[in-house]
Amino acid sequence: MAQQDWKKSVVYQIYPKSFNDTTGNGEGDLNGIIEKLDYLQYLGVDYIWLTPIYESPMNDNGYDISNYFKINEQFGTIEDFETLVKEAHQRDLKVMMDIVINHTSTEHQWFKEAISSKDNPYRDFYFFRPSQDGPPTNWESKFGGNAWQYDEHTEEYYLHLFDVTQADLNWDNETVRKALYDVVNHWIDFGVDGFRFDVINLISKGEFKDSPKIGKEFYTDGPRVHEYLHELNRNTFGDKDMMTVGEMSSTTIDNCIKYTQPERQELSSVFNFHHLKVDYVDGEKWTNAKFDFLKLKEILMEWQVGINKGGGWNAIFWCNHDQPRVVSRFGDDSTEENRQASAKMLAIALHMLQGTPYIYQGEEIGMTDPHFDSIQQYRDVESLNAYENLKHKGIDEEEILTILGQKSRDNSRTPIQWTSNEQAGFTTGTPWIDIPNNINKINVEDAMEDEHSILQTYRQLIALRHEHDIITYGDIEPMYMEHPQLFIYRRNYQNRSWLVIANFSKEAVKLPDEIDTNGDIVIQNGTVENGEISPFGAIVIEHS
Ligand code: TEU
Repeated sequence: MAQQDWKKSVVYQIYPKSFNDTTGNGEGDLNGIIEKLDYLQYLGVDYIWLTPIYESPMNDNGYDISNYFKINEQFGTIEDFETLVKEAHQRDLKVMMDIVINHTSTEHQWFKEAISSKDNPYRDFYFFRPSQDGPPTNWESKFGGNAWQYDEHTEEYYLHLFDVTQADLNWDNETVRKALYDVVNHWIDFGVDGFRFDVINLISKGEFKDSPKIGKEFYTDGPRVHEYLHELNRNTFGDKDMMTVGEMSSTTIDNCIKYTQPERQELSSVFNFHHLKVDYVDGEKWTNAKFDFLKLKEILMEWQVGINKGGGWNAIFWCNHDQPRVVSRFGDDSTEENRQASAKMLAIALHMLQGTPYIYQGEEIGMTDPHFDSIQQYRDVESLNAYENLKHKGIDEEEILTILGQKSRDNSRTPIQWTSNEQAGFTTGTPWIDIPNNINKINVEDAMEDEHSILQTYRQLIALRHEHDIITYGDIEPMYMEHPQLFIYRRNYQNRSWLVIANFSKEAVKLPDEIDTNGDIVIQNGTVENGEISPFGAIVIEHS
């Protein structure tokens, strides 16, 4: 593949803590990633994205950075990271870093200075506000509770949209922006090839006022966000051969077009999460509900068509370290047959869409949620807070565990299942979080040997994308949007047309009469016979 053509790339997301442990301390490390680069080359991806590896107290697993220039000792040394980048490049793999510049850890030197006195020059790096007989506004933290924390020493509140140890940075202060550009430039000089910018559409805070939406309308896609992103682009990666992706919290199509239209010089692509809220009740994550299939299709297609028309670019994904495993969520992991079929179907349905696909570690072998049954098994700060909040609301323990089992971020954070050996070949010690008890059936070693494995479907999809421009550049045409089980769309490019059919149900489904299944099969999962597609079947057919 011509590497300049970043739009044809596939990215593999690595959550280092759960990837591969070479020291036996139960947590993954950089040397563990180096050991597995051959595997990633075998998979065929173009980029690897590492979630934060910087110095951090790890209250939010690295999204709370205390020093942007240092590597977290738990993961290794700067020399290890240098080796990783070099070894990756030797295998034609590019490396993307995760940059968290909406907030820092309260352990960061800037914050320590800021709370030392009201006159300290670093005070204005953050948002401090006096009490209004309590918190300055009713804004809520995304991890629960009010978003303002009182600092006893200087007797004011500081803003934290996430954990209380993640203080929001004040981007309106030019000195802050410059300091952050230095961070990005430092890693460009180091030799990385791209960046994922964490919650980057929250950096411009508007007014600080109470609001029924608990603040969201003031800081989501805030008033100066496009100006700041353009400035970031111009001062750092803009003229370099780099791929960037912005993680956007509750954004809009119009804003995402602006973030990614090349002429605006902001970012290459965006993650949005609207399609992953189709199992929320009234917008509330901590609820127990089946997903709404029609809504899922509607949102995916609205974004596909909208972004394509506007000349922007999507990142496409089912999974990441904040989301449950897709096979347990939109597929079916209750039997081995259904797990295999639904994981492949979901892969095909997603990888035929327009945008840059992301594969989250373990997704390529169909890893499932761990189905934890005790609160002791959970580790994530957000889940632990949610547990307390739900208890406080009087919800009973069993129901809370069902909800966590469905929504917790820990669902995707269990270690990669490399082998069927003890601790899944992830560590020789005790893993920091329990490993699901399905390693006998689900592991990389077996998947590499089985020519019909989910892993082979992913390899095939990646290869297809590199080979056929229609996947990258073709227009998208939604079809049968009201169909209750089938996700059907067409891709059109030059004189080619591909029809994609994916059956999201565990029953065989009759295809609509007008569907023409004659043509060359590009990829197939299950069967299409007598006008019926098999349970969780998927097929892509070329019509010329
Ligand atoms: O996540 C931002 C975000 O808004 C979510 O996906 C978040 O996990 C979800 O709203 C919780 O319900 C990013 C990171 O991906 C996440 O791991 C961090 O915790 C968060 O930012 C703060 O840095």
